[in-house]
Amino acid sequence: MSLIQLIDLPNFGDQRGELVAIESNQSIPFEIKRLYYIFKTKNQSRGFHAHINLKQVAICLKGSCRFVLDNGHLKDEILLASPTKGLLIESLIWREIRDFSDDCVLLILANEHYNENDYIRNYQAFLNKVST
Ligand code: T46
Repeated sequence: MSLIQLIDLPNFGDQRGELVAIESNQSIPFEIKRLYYIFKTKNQSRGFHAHINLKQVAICLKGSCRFVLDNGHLKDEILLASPTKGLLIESLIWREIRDFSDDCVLLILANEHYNENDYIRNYQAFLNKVST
């Protein structure tokens, strides 16, 4: 079993260039309520938390970065480096994002509005949660 679930985003590219279209409940398996993007990271690692309910899809629009996913039992990692691939991150997955290229622009689609109460930011608390 792998924690890496990659979505092939529909690409309508032609001789004029690439065009990727993203729609809720189609290629993205949830209603998109929020998006945010991360850039100019100066290669500082981020994440180090899990979400209780939130589901997200991460798309590296430019450059590359590495996601390390952990469900408390196994860990997998992937280098995201394509604007046509979305990484689906289910709830109760600890994530660490590292190895950002200088030009990395990381777009995240989320199925809920921002809610700090949905975060588990302590790794031991995360392990306790997934073992119950
Ligand atoms: C995740 C990874 C991939 C908001 O106010 N609204 C928002 O929608 C978000 C995402 C963040 N914030 C605030 C909360 C913090 O004060 O922005 C600040 C930085 O957030 P955080 O330290 O959580 O950033 P990352 O990069 O560690 O994590 C973020 C998301 O929070 C998280 O859900 O999965 O990106």
